[in-house]
Amino acid sequence: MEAFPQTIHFIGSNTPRRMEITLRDLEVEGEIPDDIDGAFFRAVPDNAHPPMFEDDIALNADGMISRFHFQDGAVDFDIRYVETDRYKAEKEARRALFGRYRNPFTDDPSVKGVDRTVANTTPVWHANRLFMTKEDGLGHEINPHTLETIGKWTFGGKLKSATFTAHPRIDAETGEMFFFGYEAGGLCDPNVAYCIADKDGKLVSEQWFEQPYLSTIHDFVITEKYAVFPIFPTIADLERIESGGEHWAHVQDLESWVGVMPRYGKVEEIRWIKGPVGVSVFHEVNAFDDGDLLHIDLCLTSTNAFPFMREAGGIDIPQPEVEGALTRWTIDLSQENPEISERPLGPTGDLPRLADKDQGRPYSHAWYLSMNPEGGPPMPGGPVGANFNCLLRIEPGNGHLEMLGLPPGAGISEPAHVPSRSRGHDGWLLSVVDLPKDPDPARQIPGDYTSQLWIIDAGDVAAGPVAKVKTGMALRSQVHGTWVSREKLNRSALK
Ligand code: V55
Ligand code: FE
Repeated sequence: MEAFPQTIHFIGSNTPRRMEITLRDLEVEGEIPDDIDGAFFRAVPDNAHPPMFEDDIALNADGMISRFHFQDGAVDFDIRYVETDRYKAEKEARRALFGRYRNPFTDDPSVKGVDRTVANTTPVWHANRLFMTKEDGLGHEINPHTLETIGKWTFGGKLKSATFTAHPRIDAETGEMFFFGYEAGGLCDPNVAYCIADKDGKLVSEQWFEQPYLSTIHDFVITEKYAVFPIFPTIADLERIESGGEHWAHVQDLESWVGVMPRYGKVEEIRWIKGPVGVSVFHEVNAFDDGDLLHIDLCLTSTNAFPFMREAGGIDIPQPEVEGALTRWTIDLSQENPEISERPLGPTGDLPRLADKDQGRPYSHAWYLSMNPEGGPPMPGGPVGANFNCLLRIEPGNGHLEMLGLPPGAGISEPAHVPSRSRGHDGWLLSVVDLPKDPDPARQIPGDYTSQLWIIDAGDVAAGPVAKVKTGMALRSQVHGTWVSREKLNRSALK
């Protein structure tokens, strides 16, 4: 293809921007709190070239690493492509050579066997190093100061898994990183690698197990005692992939599962607990132990939230009719055959954010994105085709909910959390907000907006931003982001 398709994956906030930029001293409205000293790294899928196929999807786009760097109240901004093998091959050819999302059988023959991952999902900071990740390949190390790509991260050649999740979980107290890779042995391999890296980044454990069916395990959770693998019925099929079809199809009449094992235990100890039929989750907020009870808080939907994963499974449910709720699953592990009991915690939504210190522990509050009941239509774009347009702060223990709603046509991306040095203060949220140039929804032009980084008091989201950092341009939709403090940046392994 010579031009970008005019589908939802390439318009609105999915408009390819393709800019590697360096800007110093962005314009700031308001005052940047002293607590905010460090870097907000963001993963942004953004095609370097028009795709090979008209029906390509946003999840298939090249990874870009974007950084808002805060120092002494000033903000600098940078974007660079992650120089994966795939990016480099296409750069050389000046065109797309890799075909459909997670389907190597649709590639140009010249790139047969070349690593297809685009590292476009989550920036991860662990043991003084920064990685860009996508669940179908290895993490790529990035120099946090220059944003240069160093290369694939194999834990010194020790990691056997071919894949590394975009959602590792880091225990803030021990500094350990718990992670997994599914399709660990390669395309459509049913094995999952469950791994632990110690606080120094050394791989200390890698164990493989087979999942109940070949599902997309996008996220998992840990508690102080357990590693927990929720499994939902969105399934890969090698025959379908070999014939050029979709990697994933949702199966509405299949049950979900939760695999639970002691986090330092053996994979042979995994207990599989059956869950409801047809549901889907991409992100868990958190999980924690309460005696024998295991609580798992999930962004649950009644079917897969991605339209193309529903379509591939023959499911005809329009996006606005996908139901869901922030949901708590509780499992009594003292029982021989426990069942999952379920209770709603809050409105449907996704892209949850938890304070790093609360990972795997009882927690009082978290934040996530949802739809503003008074906000009119959201900005088109993002991985599912419509952006979120409100930010919620929730206290799952008592149901207390606070909202920051955006105006019609706007969109908000996943917040990063910056802890405060002031005792009793919730800290700050950093979130990119896309604002249409015309406030009148009838006159808004998709893709015609400006992107600002809003700084929000994490304990008082309803008050609105305390500062707005203006990029002066429209940025492509982010997936996940990560805050890295000055102290951590100063300890970076790379200078
Ligand atoms: C997700 C995102 C991906 C992907 C699979 O948020 C799942 C879910 C940005 O890439 O490849
Ligand atoms: Fe994710």
